[in-house]
Amino acid sequence: MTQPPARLLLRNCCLLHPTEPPQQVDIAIDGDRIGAIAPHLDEPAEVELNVRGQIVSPPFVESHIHLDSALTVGEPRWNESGTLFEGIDIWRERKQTLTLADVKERAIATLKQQAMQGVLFVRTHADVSEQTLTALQGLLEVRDAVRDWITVQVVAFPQDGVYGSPKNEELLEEALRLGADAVGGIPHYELTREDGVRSVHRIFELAAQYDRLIDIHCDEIDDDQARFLEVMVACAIRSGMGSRVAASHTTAFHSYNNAYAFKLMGFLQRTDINFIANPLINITLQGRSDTYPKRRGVTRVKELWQQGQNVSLGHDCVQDPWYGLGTGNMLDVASMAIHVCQMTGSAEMDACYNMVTWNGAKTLQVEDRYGIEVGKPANLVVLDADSRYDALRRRATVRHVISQGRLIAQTEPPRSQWMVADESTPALNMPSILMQP
Ligand code: 17E
Ligand code: FE2
Repeated sequence: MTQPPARLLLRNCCLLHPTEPPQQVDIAIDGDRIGAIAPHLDEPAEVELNVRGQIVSPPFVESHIHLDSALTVGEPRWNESGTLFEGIDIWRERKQTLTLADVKERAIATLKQQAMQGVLFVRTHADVSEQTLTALQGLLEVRDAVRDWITVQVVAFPQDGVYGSPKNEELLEEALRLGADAVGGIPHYELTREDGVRSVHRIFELAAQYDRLIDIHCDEIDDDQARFLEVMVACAIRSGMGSRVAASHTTAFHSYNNAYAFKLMGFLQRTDINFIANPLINITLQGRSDTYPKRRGVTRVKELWQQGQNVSLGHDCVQDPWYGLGTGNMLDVASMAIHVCQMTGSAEMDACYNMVTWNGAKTLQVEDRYGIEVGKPANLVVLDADSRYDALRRRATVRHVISQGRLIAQTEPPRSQWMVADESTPALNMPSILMQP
């Protein structure tokens, strides 16, 4: 890779802050680090970029994606029922044909697509119930190959269950020996409730033994009796590992009766586990066994956020057996959360933006390397927007992506032209729309 310039100066930035109002500043990047931030910087720079008051944000964080299955939609067939379970069956067929090259090519193509849209931190699951561990090995190689421009964490994820077939428990442990960053699980898909409980205990044990993070696909079902989150919470309280633990999906939380949900919310206050919701995918996967009314099946994001739990958001899938759509854009994810979780208040929208940035960094435990502060690695994005709200509403283009001091991608926003000949026709009475389609 090319060396970053000795000094890069970003002028007229609207610098976002997680909780305070934005600041108008210049930002100097020295090598791969943030060198200075001040209302006006005079020192000369090798390269200057006037960002003209647009927002400058730390990069997007993808807290939950499956890069091993990305870009396989339709292979060997389309998911016609749209359910999680048909998706698992299709993937079980597709994973028989995995090769290292296949996994790596699709993962890197997806990561580039993400990085061009401002994502510089990614947590991916790798299916380790695939008996050759090709998905895992491919993603571990990718993690190392891309580390100059994007940070990737790999979760060892037993898609078919830790106890779903005899070798799976051993494969999960082997994945940790090979270097997976986190241990995963899928308790609601174990053959019995007892197996589900046992799998959560085993995951906590392995995480402690190998000193790894935990990220469990937990209660991703509309069954109000799927109650493995309480087992995770109990293990987190007893082990004190909460901040290193993430509960992904937890869609059954949507369906719990309120008496139980409120009790659980109380227990949650005794631990700092992280929640990861995947609204794009769960709004399509869940509710499939309902007629009407049809449940939304996304976890209680608003209530968890109101209670001060750390919630981040994931895209989950890009064109795979569970979701045929998507480009990896985290503003799409935040926008879906705003709609599905009814977080349309002004502070609520800002919170949804934070769920794809700062909160994700907390979930991934990369806060020491994340954020636009003097001395930290220079990872940031410039958006074609003047606020979080503006960025979310228009799914603003990410104009510039700077990773470790290097400009790695830039995109021109689309510009529309009004082509009607009659000049007296009032085009649109909102000039900003003409300027910013
Ligand atoms: N596997 C799973 O168990 N749940 C999901 N949402 C996806 C894969 C995408
Ligand atoms: Fe997932």
